[in-house]
Amino acid sequence: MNTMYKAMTIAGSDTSGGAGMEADLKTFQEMGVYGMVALTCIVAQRADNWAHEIYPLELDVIQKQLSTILDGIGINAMKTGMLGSADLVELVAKTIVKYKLPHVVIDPVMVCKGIDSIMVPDAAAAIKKFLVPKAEVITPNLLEAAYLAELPQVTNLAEMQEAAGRIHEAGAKYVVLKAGDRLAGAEAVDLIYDGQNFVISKTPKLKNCFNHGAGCTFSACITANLAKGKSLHEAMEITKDFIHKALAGSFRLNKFAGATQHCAWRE
Ligand code: PXL
Repeated sequence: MNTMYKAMTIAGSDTSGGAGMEADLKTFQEMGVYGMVALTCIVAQRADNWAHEIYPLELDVIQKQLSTILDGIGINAMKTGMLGSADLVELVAKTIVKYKLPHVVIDPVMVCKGIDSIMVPDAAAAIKKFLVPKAEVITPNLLEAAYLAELPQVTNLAEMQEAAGRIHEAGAKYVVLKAGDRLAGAEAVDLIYDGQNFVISKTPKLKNCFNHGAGCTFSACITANLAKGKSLHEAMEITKDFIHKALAGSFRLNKFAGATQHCAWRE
């Protein structure tokens, strides 16, 4: 009989297909991991101006999905995406404890492309309080890292290291900080901090690419590889390659947006 590694994402649906649970499932699939979703909300984009409209699901419907996956099947790793309310963040934290979930990857989604302020302040505060301490791996972008570390901003490597230190102190085992294209200069910088050492990696920034969905894809790829039993450092090497190719192969969806290409790494 085949065994299959299984991963769960607790995330929203990005109807446009590049981010959210769509990115997570596509990435799990590319990594050969069986993906399951507890859907938290539906994000629809207005066709005329691409404004994002968010439709949350009821908490009891999310709970039912969690029960299907966790009571009914079982997982090797999980990640979170857009949670959107403090109540749901608390439910996720309780679920991690109740089922003693393995390999918990927290992508503390607080902002979306183009929106640079914290979308739901109560939910962000709850992530800091309840989910940071339960994270084996946390993957904030620079805005989310500044919020979690209580820093006014994170705009260079020294501030990234300071933020990672503070987030580790708040209880996350591994802090993976991804600057993407947000730092000035020609390099994309990311770092891993485990409480003792920083592993810093720098790659030339890709020009003319669409990075919608890159954050979700990045944390989903780490999650899938942890599900397969890889160490975080092994998972990161695979993820950096996967993301680089997904960005290099990114493509335009319409006049408003483009998406990362999840199958680009096959070539
Ligand atoms: O990239 C953040 C994100 C996460 N989850 C969902 C989204 C987005 C951004 O659009 O729609 C569902």
